[in-house]
Amino acid sequence: MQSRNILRWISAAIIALLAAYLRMTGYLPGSGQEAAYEDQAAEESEYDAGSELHNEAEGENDGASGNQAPAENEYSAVPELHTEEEEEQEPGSVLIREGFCRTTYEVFVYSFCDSDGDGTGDLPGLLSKLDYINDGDPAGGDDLGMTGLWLMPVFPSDTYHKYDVTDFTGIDSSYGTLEDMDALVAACHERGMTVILDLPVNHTSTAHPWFREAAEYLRSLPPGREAVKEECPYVWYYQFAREPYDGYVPLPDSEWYYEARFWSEMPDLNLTTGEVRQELKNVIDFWLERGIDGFRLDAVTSYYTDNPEAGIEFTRWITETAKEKNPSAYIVGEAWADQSTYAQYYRSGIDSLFDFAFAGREGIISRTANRKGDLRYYVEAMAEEEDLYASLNPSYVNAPFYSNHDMDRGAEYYTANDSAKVKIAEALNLLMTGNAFIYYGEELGMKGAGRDENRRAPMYWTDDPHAAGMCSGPAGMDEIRMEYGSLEKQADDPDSIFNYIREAVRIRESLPAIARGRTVRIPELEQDCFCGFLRTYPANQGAGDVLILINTGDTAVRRRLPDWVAEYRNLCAALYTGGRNPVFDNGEITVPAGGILFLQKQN
Ligand SMILES: [Ca+2]
Ligand SMILES: [Ca+2]
Ligand SMILES: [Ca+2]
Repeated sequence: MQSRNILRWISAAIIALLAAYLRMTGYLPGSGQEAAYEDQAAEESEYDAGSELHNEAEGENDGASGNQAPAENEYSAVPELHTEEEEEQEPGSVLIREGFCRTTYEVFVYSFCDSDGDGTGDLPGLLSKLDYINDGDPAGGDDLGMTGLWLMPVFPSDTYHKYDVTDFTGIDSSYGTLEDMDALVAACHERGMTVILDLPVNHTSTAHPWFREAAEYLRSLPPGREAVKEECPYVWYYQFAREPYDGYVPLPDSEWYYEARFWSEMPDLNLTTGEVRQELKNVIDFWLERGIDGFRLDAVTSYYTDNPEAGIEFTRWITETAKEKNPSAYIVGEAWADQSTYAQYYRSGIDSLFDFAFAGREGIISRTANRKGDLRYYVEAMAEEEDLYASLNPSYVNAPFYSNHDMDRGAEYYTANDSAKVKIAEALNLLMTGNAFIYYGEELGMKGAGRDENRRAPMYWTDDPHAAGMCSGPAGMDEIRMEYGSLEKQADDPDSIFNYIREAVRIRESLPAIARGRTVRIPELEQDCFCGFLRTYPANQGAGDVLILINTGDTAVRRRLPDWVAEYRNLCAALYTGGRNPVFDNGEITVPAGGILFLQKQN
């Protein structure tokens, strides 16, 4: 009796293991167990076909998804990720490869510059404006001086935002051709800029040939007949099931359902299937061979819903696949979650993760600029996250940003139309370590909130919407009333937001410790609207260390520097929103209201 039970148990275990293996290798479609998912649809409302699921009431999701944060101990088994090369690096130093971008400009090609008058931005249009982003002269010019470019998806797609791809190795015809992309990449490289492409591989479009073939095959099956992989491997590219599991939608005219977390027209790929990984490896190799410098990974927390470990494994697979092809390929991931969750993705070995804790309307940057949180917290949060990220990936490169295409624009975060706050907020972004991102138009204080379309409005080159190059913007976009002038108006105004941000970029590029160093707190210099901290740069034996003093208040602040930083008396750069009169007097320094000073040791 007992031995029969044991036999039964053993055979059940063997069957379960076999089934798990077959699912893993793609021979069985997703089971019920895999489908016990929480609905986290509409994490990004571009996936919601024009409705407004990701509205303000849901928050900007910077920390709002704390309910998905796994318990700490799930991460206790930290795998060995460090290579020998990494072990040799200066402990705790933040590294950016020599010559690698420190500032990256996020461009929505659709809304940037139109070359042929059809109202839709395109790659030749972007190329024609490249001198605006970086003119190739690092020492001068009236350009913004960005050293990297992130293009939101450029692959063929049926939607304006193109996050649902129908062909991962083409260029959407409204944007141009592969040759246009080659020309853009070549021009960027000539200017010392890198180009990364948005890679949305959590899902495809339902119009992708893979999905079409799978759907057609399943519809052709007689009732009750199981799918056979030899007849249609594409069924295993997605998550089809006969049950309406959570996160699944019905396949019309069939008895099947498929996983579609964001939108019914965005079927989730089955990223465990070997054939899917091979297809994606081909895509990665294709673009790297064409000279693309890396990828921005879309929606990494959705790779495997409610299974962060599997998501981290797949993130590692993408990162390693890209670096196998090109060891200096750069990968930055969008893990839109609370910090304790997204930080864990650094265990994948990915270069960068967007630093959501600091971004958006309720992020640390806007709260600090808005004086809802004091500067002490900004500095403390930087110092703490540097330790956290370095503990998970010693060669991590932070990816701070202030707003992006899924968020209300940064200039919307302030009740009063206060250009000083817009400026200081961008400075707080550009003062962080790593590769800092600016969303196109942010440098002009462009507005746009609510619907996603409003957040992706035409680049504000000029007030004349019919001027050459101007885009018409996404259909459904509301009329957006700009508070601050167009580029044309701001370019020659030394006090404009644009010229302030240009200067902040220039300072960031000229003082490597800002992007590459470590934050060292100076508790004596931390109060509500004033702070000082050091950015130390061990790779430079201290020669490049910078003392940064920030005054976000309405009045000048006069302070004595503590003895251990008293040598920092050489004012090498400054950003002002008002008075421009820092004063050294008797060992004390006066920082004007709204001023940021950069001080180095005197030689
Ligand atoms: Ca066009
Ligand atoms: Ca320049
Ligand atoms: Ca998924």
